[in-house]
Amino acid sequence: LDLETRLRRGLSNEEFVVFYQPVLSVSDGTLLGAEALVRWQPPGEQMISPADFIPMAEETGLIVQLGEWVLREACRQMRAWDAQGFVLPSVAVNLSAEQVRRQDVGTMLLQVLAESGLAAERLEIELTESSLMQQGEKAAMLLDQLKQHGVRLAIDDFGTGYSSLAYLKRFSIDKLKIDRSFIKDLADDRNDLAIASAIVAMANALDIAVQAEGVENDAQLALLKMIGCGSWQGYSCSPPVPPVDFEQRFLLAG
Ligand code: G
Ligand code: G
Ligand code: NA
Ligand code: MN
Repeated sequence: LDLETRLRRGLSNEEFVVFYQPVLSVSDGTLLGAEALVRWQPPGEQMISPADFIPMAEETGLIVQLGEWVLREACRQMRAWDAQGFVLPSVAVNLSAEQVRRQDVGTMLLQVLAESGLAAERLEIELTESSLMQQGEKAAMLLDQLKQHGVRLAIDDFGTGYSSLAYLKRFSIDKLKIDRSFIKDLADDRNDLAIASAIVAMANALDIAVQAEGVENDAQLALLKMIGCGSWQGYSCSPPVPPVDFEQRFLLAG
């Protein structure tokens, strides 16, 4: 079967799972939240990375259904943790430009929030700079709508897209996520340190939070502390893990 057919079947057979990667405070290591990242687990096969199916889901429009499922599942999981007495402050969910293009994603988001009972303030939506640029007016309306309802907005992979910084002025962006390509050699490359440090300074002046992605060692973390970056995620703490593991390692322990 071709990938599209398998994807379609995977969706109706509930073969997708959401993994969670912890987000921590740079200054004191407190658990601030998690990013939700989808995986595909066809029965009897190896788990498939989103890098291998998101592009096809986007091409075929299946991303609309898949994206909505991921969001609903992440909100449901948060409420389940609430009910067990584990209060994870927030969850971040990725939104694809194709979702913005193909559907009224604002209405969908507010509906899923209302159904789940998760407070809008505990949901962070991640959009890339490219999504904002590609979907211009639509993205603008979406951002304003989400903002009005208290949903937080993060710019994913910040610094890597073709974009204008003008959107930082036009929209109330809550967080910039420094792309992991700038973090990778942070300890050895003066240019990366200069860029990361400039992003933090700009964001501070604009009252926007900054999060580093792809932190893999203590040297990177020490530099992030030095430049005043607020939060981080990365293998140095944990890769994205299944909900049960997340619970045992980060919620029960805490
Ligand atoms: O986890 P990683 O291998 O976990 O993810 C690979 C890529 O897939 C990343 O660019 C990530 O943003 C993207 N991705 C993971 N989960 C989702 C999702 O639920 N929706 C969208 N649109 N992208 C996702
Ligand atoms: O595009 P986005 O930033 O949403 O994707 C997150 C991707 O980064 C996922 O594939 C996730 O598994 C991966 N990731 C998370 N932490 C690390 C890390 O410390 N190092 C590397 N190389 N990848 C990471
Ligand atoms: Na992301
Ligand atoms: Mn990213």
